[in-house]
Amino acid sequence: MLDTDALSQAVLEGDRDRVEALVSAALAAGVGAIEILDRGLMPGMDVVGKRFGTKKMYISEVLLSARAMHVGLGLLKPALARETAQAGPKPVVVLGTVKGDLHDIGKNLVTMMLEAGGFEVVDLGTNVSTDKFAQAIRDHHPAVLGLSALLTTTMRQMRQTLQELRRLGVLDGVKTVIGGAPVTREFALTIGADGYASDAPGAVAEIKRLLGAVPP
Ligand code: B1M
Repeated sequence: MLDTDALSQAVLEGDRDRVEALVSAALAAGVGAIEILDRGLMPGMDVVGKRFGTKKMYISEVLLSARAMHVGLGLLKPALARETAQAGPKPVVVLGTVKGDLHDIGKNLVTMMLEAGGFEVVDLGTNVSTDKFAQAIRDHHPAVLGLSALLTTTMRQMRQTLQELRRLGVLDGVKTVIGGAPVTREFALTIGADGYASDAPGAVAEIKRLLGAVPP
């Protein structure tokens, strides 16, 4: 059984132990990982975002919530993979949060959903420089490059990153997808990205569409 309110509240309070206990209990009771994510963890983080935005929460408190969220996501990872497992060769996605940006919860979720959706993900972490993206593309020959940004300032960095990678000639044959709370499809078009998604399941669908795995 899933106590959605208690789980959201535990994320809000940054109570890692309670998040661990509630997610473990829900999984043990057979509740699906996606349901736990959508109805328990994410609503808690939504409230965190609203309170942070209206200065009703300090950064230190937000960090505690972020860590509690990480604990929950870690517990869900194997179940998510099982729920959406598929066989066959795995296309590679190189993914990272752009330079200047330290937000990684959403990107980690995208990584998890992509892995669960049958992709191999090279997750470069946060604050990723253009050079690091370029090197990863040369090393791993991905089908897709994914960029994440949560700040309006680092959205601009997405444009610079893509421009520089094109100048270096490493994006030939690589599809590009961007996302993150302030990013829109219109913005993606203006910076010449091939795709955009507003959430993690959307990122999986968009990448499959770009690779021709599903009709547009
Ligand atoms: Co930050 N922060 N933060 N923060 N933070 C926001 C983004 C903000 C909107 C809060 C607010 O004011 N309401 C605001 C940005 C304002 C703006 O630019 N317009 C903000 C700010 C201002 C800042 C600082 C500047 C604060 C300061 O220092 N004064 C600072 C910047 C640090 C930096 O990056 N250089 C900062 C710091 C932090 C913490 C470190 C405290 C912490 C991050 C911890 C961590 O990530 N490890 C933090 C947090 C937690 C948030 C909020 C509260 C929550 C973000 C989050 O994790 N959401 C956030 C408010 C909010 O978003 N409501 C906020 C949950 C997550 C699952 O959603 O990340 O949107 P999200 O990811 C989604 C989609 O966006 C999408 O899919 C994900 C899953 O569904 N997606 C993709 C993401 N990447 C994708 C890539 C894709 C496709 C989809 O394709 C490749």
